[in-house]
Amino acid sequence: APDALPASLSSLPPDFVWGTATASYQIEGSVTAGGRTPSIWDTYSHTPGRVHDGDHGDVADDHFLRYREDVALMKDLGLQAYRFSIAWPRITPHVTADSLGPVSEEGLDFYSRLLDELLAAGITPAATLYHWDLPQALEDAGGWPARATAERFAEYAGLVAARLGDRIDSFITLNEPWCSAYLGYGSGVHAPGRTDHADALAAVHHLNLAHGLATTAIRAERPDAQVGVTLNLAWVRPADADSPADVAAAHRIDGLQNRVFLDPMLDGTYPQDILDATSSVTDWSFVHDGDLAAIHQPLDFVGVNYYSPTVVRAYDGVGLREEADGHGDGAVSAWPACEDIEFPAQPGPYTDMGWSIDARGMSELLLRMHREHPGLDLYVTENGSAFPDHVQPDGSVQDDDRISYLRDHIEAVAHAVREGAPVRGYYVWSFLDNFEWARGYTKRFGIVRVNYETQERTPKASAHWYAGLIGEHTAKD
Ligand code: GBH
Repeated sequence: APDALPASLSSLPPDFVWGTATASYQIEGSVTAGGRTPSIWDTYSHTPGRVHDGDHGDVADDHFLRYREDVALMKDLGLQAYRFSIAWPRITPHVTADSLGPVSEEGLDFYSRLLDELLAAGITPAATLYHWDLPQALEDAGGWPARATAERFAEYAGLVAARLGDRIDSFITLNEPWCSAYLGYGSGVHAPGRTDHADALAAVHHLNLAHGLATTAIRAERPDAQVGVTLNLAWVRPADADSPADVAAAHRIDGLQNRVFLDPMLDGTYPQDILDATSSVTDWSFVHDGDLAAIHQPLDFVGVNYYSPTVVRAYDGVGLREEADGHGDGAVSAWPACEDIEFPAQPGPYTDMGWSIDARGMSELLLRMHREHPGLDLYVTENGSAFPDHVQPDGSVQDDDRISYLRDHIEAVAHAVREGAPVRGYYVWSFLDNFEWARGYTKRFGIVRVNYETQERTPKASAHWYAGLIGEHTAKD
């Protein structure tokens, strides 16, 4: 039955943290309040043809004005932690490539009030400094392929730590730099919508650099804070484990999605096989002396986001080359130097995003991190699923498919913990239905339903289930 709690919950430590996650552009709305200037997602979503149905974040979940009600709901449900992101264009709306510009006190004040509200409710905040809403002015000056973006990001991170850090014990520098680089500058299905693989790889490096410089800047202000990064690591498998070509293809995708971030951040190196494989795309001359040392900072944790598995196959040039997310139809690939690789369709069941469901990837990724970086704390900073809501005549919302998904993935986390992985907490994506990037409002990831006409919030069956799980686990302490 989908309402059963995971049997193995007891393997999780008593101080295991249960939370939910959101991101600024996906929920806040109020895009001009307090002098906020446009981010690349404002520009992108207002460009015809980019986002499904022309949806944008102008209002979104109106969380900027309803944060008190939202935190009260978190408290009612017994949620222990909340991962949110800070919108850079609210904090320094007039940043340029050369300088951060004046600080917006009104922008800071919103997050200050949110933090106060969370702490008063007994909810532990985890703040992500960048969840994709780059100030448009920095994009106009070159965006992530430009070095100045990383330098300004570090200054912004230090500023947030100085001004809000007294109430933030846990900082996440970047959310999923893979998406920022490859979807923003490779395939162009995310803002800013550019399609140049050399730019995508320059963005990879400057995101890594931004992470390292920001970590240093945060620590200078808040030596006791926990600092980490959130990566969408891929559980990559070859379509045919006996095919050397498929195995090599899987290794290259692992390098481009996982190792190109993990290696510099945790070991201070770039993977040589990836430098070699991409040499026809870029000479990597944007990597300056000293950059790898700047990127390689001691971290308190790595946040892992996991949704679905990745299967890759060597492409023989015959037939249509399949790519994940349905971009095999002649659109630009997200992946540099991978014209000889394809992503075959995977078996169901699928979520409403069309993503294959396989909870095994969750344990595999956590155990891999444990194996390769022993002693490094881990969090699941996002896991969840989009499914259509079934609103009942009495107004309640049934989402058994989401409950099953969450139960199986939490079970997989507990399995990894039993095998020794130091996983400290788990955040459901997402607290609320929200602006699902290029898919707009049609895809609902929330455990709380949002009625976009009235802004009414209704906890779905999954929210009540999750609340019960948290209660059960806490009662064991
Ligand atoms: C996260 O991105 C984001 O952090 C969050 O803002 C977002 O709302 C949430 O997930 C849901 O999308 O085509 O089957 O191979 C996750 C982005 C999801 C991108 C998996 C690559 C490949 C799926 N990634 N996707 S598949």
